[in-house]
Amino acid sequence: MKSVHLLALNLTLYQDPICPFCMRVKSFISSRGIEIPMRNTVMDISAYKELVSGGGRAMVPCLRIERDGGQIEWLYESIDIMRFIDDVAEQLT
Ligand SMILES: N[C@@H](CCC(=O)N[C@@H](CS)C(=O)NCC(=O)O)C(=O)O
Repeated sequence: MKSVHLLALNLTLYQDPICPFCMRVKSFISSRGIEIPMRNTVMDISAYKELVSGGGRAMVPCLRIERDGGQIEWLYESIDIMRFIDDVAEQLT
């Protein structure tokens, strides 16, 4: 497994295990050999609250991107998340 910390990125995927968009993103992440911590927004109310207060929407999947220096971005839309992961994977190879 590749560590995204090498890129000074702290990533967390907010997801619901039965959401098809989340499943697609999770399978894409494993196909790229990257490990990203996940937060279940259905089972874990604190994860749900973090998502809504941080990102502004309850929609999943959402990737929380924390960069070196502390800037935080909440990336929605499975296609955009997969694009971002693809870039990360490329930088790690
Ligand atoms: N276009 C979005 C669709 C995501 C989506 O519809 N997620 C559903 C779960 S399967 C959801 O979170 N619905 C609740 C909401 O939008 O607040 C994507 O591709 O990520």
